[in-house]
Parts: sequence; structure tokens; C-alpha cells
Amino acid sequence: MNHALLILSDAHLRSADEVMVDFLDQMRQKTTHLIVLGDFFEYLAGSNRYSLRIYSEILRALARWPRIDYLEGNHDFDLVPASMAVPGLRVHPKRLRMNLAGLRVGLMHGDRCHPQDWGTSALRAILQSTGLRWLRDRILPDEGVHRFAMAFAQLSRRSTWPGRQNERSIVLDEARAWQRNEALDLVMFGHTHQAHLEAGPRGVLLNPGPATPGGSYAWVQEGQVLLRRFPSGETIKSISVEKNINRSPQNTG
Ligand SMILES: [Mn+2]
Repeated sequence: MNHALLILSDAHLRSADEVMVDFLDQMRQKTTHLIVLGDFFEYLAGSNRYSLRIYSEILRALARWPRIDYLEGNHDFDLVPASMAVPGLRVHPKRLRMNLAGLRVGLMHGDRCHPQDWGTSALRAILQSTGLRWLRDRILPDEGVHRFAMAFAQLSRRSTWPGRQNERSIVLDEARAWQRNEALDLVMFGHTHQAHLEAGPRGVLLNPGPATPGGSYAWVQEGQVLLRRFPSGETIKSISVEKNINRSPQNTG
């Protein structure tokens, strides 16, 4: 079986984005399966009609994909496939394991790894709390919520929040621990905007990096994991990933 995967993360799209639309259409000639590791949109939560209108062109490009597995991030959450009109979309609010291309794969966004990292989780924490979710989706005007969230997202990136400095190593540690505990051949995550491709004794760790011009994306095919330049596609790094039948989960409880 030749099951190729396109993996994108952290594009933080703010509007209709021609580069991304062209890229998605081009890549669709090569695979039918797209994996998004979160924060693809700068802000999209619930079925905010204003956000959906802003992103309509991108959503149409996504709708042309037969299968999309979408891990929610801290900028895009509570996604409603029906209101997004993307028939192939499967939304995953939390980290999950999947068998893909014959491999045991773990997928996570990467936020909420650090207990003190209230900065990057604030947007999600506030807008996803029960009371505010109700306000967000039923009472407040969609445009106001969208504009507030966009402004807040920008502020949170400019500032240095407690817990942000060592975010990269904390997310990596979390990915390693998960790989070890569940015998995962490949763990993929995003969030830190720092591409990472590593073949360790227990398997492969992958952060595709931000899918923004000059950034990167990942491609998995025939036992190879490739880190590639976005959007041009030059290979930055490539390693092989194998199904390790000798590995077994460490925690059985
Ligand atoms: Mn994130």
C-alpha cells in the first residue's frame, strides 16, 4: 500500500491566502490524505459565521480533499465540520493515536504540555470555558468575537509569557514520553513553530514547522519522513521510519 501523508501545522492563516490555496490544490495531485496539527487558522472556533466568511476560500480548498484529520490547536477549536462545509474533515479535539501507512502514529498539537504556560493556552481556555462558549456562540456578535480573538492572538505572540521560554524542550519531552509509553513508531506535533525531525531509539519525532512562506511541512511516504520547505518543496531533511515490532508499551496499566 502506498499511503502518502501531507502534514501541515501552525499556518496561522489570517484571511484568504493564495499561497496556501495553490499549495493545497497542487499537493492534492500527490495524495488524498491531509493531516493538520493545529493552529492552521489564526482564529476559528465554533461556527462563527464571520470567521467562516473570512476563511471561505481556504475552506473551499480544504473541501476538495477526500480526507483531512484535523487536530485542534489553541487558535482553532470547537470546530464544526458541517458549518465549515468540508465533507472529508475529521476533527480531533485532543491528542490521539492512529494507524497510518502501517505505522503506529501519535498526533498532538503541543499546547497544554506545560502546566504554567497560561499565556498560549489563554485564548483557548477563555473562549472554550462553558459560560463563555455560550456567550461566544449565541450572544456576542460573530464579528466582535473574531476581531477580539485575532487581536488577542497577536498580543499573545508578541509577549513573552511565563512558561514560553522552555516550551520547545517541554513539548519534546512530552512527545518522547508518549512515544515511550505507548510504543509509537512516529509522534507528530506542532505548536512551537520549530521544525524538528529526529530518529531516536524508540521511534521518530516530527514537528513539521510552520506552514508559512519560508517555513516547512512534512511528507510521509514509503517509510520515509521528509521535512520540506514551504511552499516550494525542497527537502530539508529525510529519515526512515520503521514499524518496530519489538517495541512494546511500557505502561500496561
Ligand atoms: Mn499552538
